Amino acid sequence: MTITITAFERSPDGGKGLARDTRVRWALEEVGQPYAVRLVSFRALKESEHRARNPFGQIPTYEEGDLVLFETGAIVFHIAQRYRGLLPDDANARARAVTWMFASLSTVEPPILDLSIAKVVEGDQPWGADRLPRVMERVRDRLKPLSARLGDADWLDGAFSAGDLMMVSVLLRLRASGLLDEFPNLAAYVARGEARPAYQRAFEAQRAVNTGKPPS
Ligand SMILES: N[C@@H](CCC(=O)N[C@@H](CS)C(=O)NCC(=O)O)C(=O)O
Repeated sequence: MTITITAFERSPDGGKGLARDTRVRWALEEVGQPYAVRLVSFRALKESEHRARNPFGQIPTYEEGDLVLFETGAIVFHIAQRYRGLLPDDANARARAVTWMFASLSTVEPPILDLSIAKVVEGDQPWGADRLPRVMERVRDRLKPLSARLGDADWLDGAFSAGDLMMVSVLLRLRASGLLDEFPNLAAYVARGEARPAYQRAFEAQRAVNTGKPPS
């Protein structure tokens, strides 16, 4: 059955891989499933045709036959459950991998998004400069225990899983802030994720859309 995802017609990051379709592409590449992409303009995102896929008018979405999903956590979880390669067979290890998926999205991602807002949206506000260090500290509060838990392991819980895919995707947004460099094991963890051939294919595919240059 054909899988179709949606992505920005033109991503605000110009193809740096920060738009969330990259996570879904990455998951599909890891499990070896081909997919089609429907590109959506910012205007079309908010129109009823797209809101039928995602009521919040956002990308990415996922269609497979009658099934229509939104929210990257739900989409990656669905892919990981349906196809082999992203979740361990052992039931407890599987539950722990899912725990890391939730941790990435509900515990680690919120302060990272707040940092993006503090820089991009609120940076020119009179109070922006005062707020920024506090927002950065809240990100560090998440990175410290994550770094301690990862230690010198390659991945968060044994073999690479959907939990790592989501955590690396969330951490990638921090690169420009320099915060990752304060935690060399997390910087290396993100680099390991990016070095995976499946990530490379996903990254190149989204870059090609946003730069008009074919994947290398
Ligand atoms: N929690 C959602 C967030 C989706 C999201 O923020 N998508 C962004 C692109 S990465 C978007 O569509 N932004 C345009 C908008 O909100 O108008 C998920 O994980 O899928």
